[in-house]
Amino acid sequence: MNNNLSTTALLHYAKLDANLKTIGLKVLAGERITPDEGLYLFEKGEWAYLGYLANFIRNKLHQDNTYFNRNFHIEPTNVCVFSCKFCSYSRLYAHKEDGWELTAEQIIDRVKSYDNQQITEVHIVGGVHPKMNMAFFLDILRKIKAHRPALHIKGFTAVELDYMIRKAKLTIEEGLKQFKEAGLDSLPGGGAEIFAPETRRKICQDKVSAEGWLHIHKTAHQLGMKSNATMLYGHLESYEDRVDHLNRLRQLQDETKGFNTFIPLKFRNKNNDMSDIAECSVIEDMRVFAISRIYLDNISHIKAYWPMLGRTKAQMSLDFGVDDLDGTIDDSTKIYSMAGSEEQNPVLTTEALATIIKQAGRKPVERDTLYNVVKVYD
Ligand code: V47
Ligand code: SF4
Repeated sequence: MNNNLSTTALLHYAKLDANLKTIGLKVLAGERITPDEGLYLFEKGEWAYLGYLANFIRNKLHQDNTYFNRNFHIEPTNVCVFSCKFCSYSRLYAHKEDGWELTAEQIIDRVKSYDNQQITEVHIVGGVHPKMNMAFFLDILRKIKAHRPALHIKGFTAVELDYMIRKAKLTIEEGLKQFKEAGLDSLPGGGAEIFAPETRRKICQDKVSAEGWLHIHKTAHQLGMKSNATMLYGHLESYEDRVDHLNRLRQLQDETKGFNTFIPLKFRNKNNDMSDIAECSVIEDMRVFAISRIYLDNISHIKAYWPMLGRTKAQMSLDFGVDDLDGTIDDSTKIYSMAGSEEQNPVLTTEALATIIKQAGRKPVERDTLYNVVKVYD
């Protein structure tokens, strides 16, 4: 983009506020913004202005490229020992008649059911079942790798890993090494929720702490595994909490460079203990995507997870800093449909996803988990 033109547009947007102008000029110059500046953007940044800045960065990093992959999800169980207040999907072990538990054989059969499809990734994530322990999953990982060695296994949130590894009485490093040796390739970003302790205590008191989550991802990075990071927004968190969350991720990324992608996850309010909290507006969704893109100058990709956000808003997010739509051939995850997402049957063919991207004036690029290009769609 022509720099004079962008500066003129920026001055137009920011003419009423000197601080917004200063921050905008920093962003256009490729400089990092401070936590105070991040807070200011949350407090005062109007969505069109933020979108303009985020889109500038997105286009500089990725041009029109919009990534997705072909994957499928396996949710081994929704039985969970934890009781996060925002969760619509888990069933306590005591009430497990409402829940599901797949056997090892059912999980492997599900992997085999994709044998004839050009899929690059399986995403395994679920509740924290007290009896599905490390040995159970190590065996499954080995069997998946023996059956289909090239399939990338992205699996287990830091919450699941923390529980299983502690129960096996191992250190995080020892436990993660065993997962890696058995075939785990990378970690998804779930379980981060919001790091700020007061708010975390209110929404998910009993699971891994912020420090524990960050330690697991740091250790995975040190062992050579990449991971993603998420932030659950639009519930009780303050703007300060959001900046604290983004800042902790940015600091860890400076150290390890192990995060591939950041995924803001919009809180959905159906069928959970926080249903009294109204869901935030689409304007707030776009502001969160844009500020995430602006703040996280060291994380390459910002993902909109369309099964949760809905495909129209995901399409819109491509002008607010997002360059990745996750993808999926068959997203049978229930965590969002049960929480009230408009995507009750989140299945899109590759062609349909490519069309959504093209309609937004962008270029669909099929990738693998590590962002190697598989196919560019013209
Ligand atoms: O940690 C649970 C979220 C996450 C609700 O790494 C909710 O590629 C909104 O992290 N409203 C798990 N969100 C899913 C996840 C994920 C999904 C897709 C891709 C990747 C990746 C990671 O789902 C949980 C929690 O933050 N969640 N309940 C809810 N009511
Ligand atoms: Fe369990 Fe995850 Fe739901 Fe929390 S969000 S209750 S850890 S399944």
